[in-house]
Amino acid sequence: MDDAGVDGRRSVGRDDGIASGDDAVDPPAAFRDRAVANDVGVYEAFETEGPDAWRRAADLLDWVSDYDRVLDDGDPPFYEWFTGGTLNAAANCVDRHLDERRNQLAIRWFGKRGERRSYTYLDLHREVNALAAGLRDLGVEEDDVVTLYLPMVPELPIAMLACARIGAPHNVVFAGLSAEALATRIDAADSEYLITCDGYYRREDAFNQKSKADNARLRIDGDLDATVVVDRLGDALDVTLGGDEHGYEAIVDAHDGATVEPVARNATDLLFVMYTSGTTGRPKGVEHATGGYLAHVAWTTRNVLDVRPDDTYWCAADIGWITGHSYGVYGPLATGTTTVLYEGSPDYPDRDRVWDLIERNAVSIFYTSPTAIRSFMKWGAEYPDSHDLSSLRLLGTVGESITPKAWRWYREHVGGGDAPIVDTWWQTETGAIALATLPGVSPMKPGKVGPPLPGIDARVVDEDGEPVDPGEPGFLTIASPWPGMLRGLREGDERYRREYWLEAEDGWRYRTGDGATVDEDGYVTILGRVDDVINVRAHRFNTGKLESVIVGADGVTEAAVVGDDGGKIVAYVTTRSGIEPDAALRETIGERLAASVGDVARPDRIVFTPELPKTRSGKIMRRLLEDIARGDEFGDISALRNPEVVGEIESAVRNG
Ligand code: 6R9
Repeated sequence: MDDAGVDGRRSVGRDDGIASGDDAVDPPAAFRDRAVANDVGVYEAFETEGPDAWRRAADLLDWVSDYDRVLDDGDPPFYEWFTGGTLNAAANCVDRHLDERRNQLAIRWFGKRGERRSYTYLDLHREVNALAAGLRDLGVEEDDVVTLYLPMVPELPIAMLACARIGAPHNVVFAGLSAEALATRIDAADSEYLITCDGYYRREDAFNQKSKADNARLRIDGDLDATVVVDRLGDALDVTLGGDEHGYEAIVDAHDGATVEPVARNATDLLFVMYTSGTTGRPKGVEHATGGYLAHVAWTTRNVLDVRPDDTYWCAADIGWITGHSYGVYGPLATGTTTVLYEGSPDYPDRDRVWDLIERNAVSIFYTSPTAIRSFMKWGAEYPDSHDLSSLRLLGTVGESITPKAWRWYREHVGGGDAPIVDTWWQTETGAIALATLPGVSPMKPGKVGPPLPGIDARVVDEDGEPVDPGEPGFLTIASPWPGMLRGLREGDERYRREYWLEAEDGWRYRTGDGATVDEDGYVTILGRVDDVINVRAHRFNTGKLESVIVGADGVTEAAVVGDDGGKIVAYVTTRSGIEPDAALRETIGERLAASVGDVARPDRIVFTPELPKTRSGKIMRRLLEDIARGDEFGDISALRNPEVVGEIESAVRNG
């Protein structure tokens, strides 16, 4: 029984779950031949040169003044990258492309109502400058934090770049979060400026975002100096602006044609702060530095996602999540490519919306999350199958483990059967991709993220910090600094050190908080957050393992397993559309767990629910499901994307 997941220390999956056998898949030769990275020598270069090898990443950027040192590691764990160098992130994403491609599309935007807007690099330059000038007029100075509370409209990346241009760090808050969550993040970031909008569409309905912002304003400790309001809804929603509130369009019009000299920022200066998803605890304010972050993001955009200027690239993540920052805005724009920005939902007006957009735009690289792929699978292959997706040459996934079943579906129905898939592991804190295959170099293994990238010293270790044997579960740690790493936490140095770092005999170790195994080839399989372990019936179960067994049952799309206070196992399960959960399915789930893990793992309760509670990045909030199972008061659920499901789940638990 041990090797099958009980005990949480041994949870290598089986063929129905995460990380099946060694079915390595080679990248197609045609892809390899033209890939940005197609030489295995890059690994050796990083190995022999050490941190200096990261010059390659810095070389992808324009520097105002060159750096003196690649890495200053004199005061661990406070590492500084590219010290002495100065640069501006907005100039790197916009200005430097003007010579070569001012009339190339930078952003193609698709709105919820079928609207379209396109921005060339020249358009982007004009509007970023106008807004930057306007923000300055409102009093925004270098190092003032500006909070952005906007849906997926072009004004969001434009505002990020305008802030970066004047050296004002941004603090993006996912638009779907509550007034309370916004207030907490404004206070925690000491932010006195806000950019929001009148509202946005949710399906057919105009939804009032401004009233949420107003509500937040009543709750904050300090006060806001100025608020800028984008008019997203036009006549559909009229908002009255107070004395310190300004229309975005009026500001941009008034400053149209202005130029603002990009502020030369130190490489170590703050580019932005981002509050983490908070699936397990209170959100933390992660700080990213300008130089290291942008260099690492640019390098991985090219070498892992293989993005080039002539691509049309689509990262479907919300900009309110780190993935949208790094690979929806900074990475593609620093690379000078054309990027798709989509405001709507994937199933509106129909369930083929994503495939329709890929076909229409001849998207060549598509990057999304397993949670989205699970929805696509749930809706059925007929939707992608009815579109010409032959423009796609590379697919990516991020955010959670992808099961081999979903990996194969993605490749078959979206990737034309042969597109390489990069399964990218990283975190808000790592800033950029840290583990993944280089798609033109290494074979892929469905369900495994792959080896650490060149220059990333990731290790899977036991409690004593010793490397575990292949297949044995351990803790994923990173043993040397990397350029995209957080420079600190808003909550201070002490919290930063305590939260992430361990001092070992031979140096400092960054703790990712994830459990993992590694195979003979050095490919890593992520088992989930180490906190996601339940202790019932004198056993430690890895919830991710139990969930992958449940999801293997026909008709099941998602599952979350928690323990209640009476020592019982509760499984929350969603089913594919058209599949009515019944007694037979309950029986199947119980049988599968008994067969694969042991009788001891049979759930005491199976609660069928239409949806699971998720954060903006699609991660299931297990802690809330545990509170519901226990009848406890809820902890901080401000990071929840779909709070409306909470009531439904509670009544399913009570009546089920
Ligand atoms: C980018 C992002 C970070 C946590 C991370 C891990 C999980 C991310 C993954 C993955 C398995 C992958 N995670 N990528 N798990 N395979 N390819 O997701 O950042 O929102 O901070 O979450 O997400 O558990 O520790 P963030």
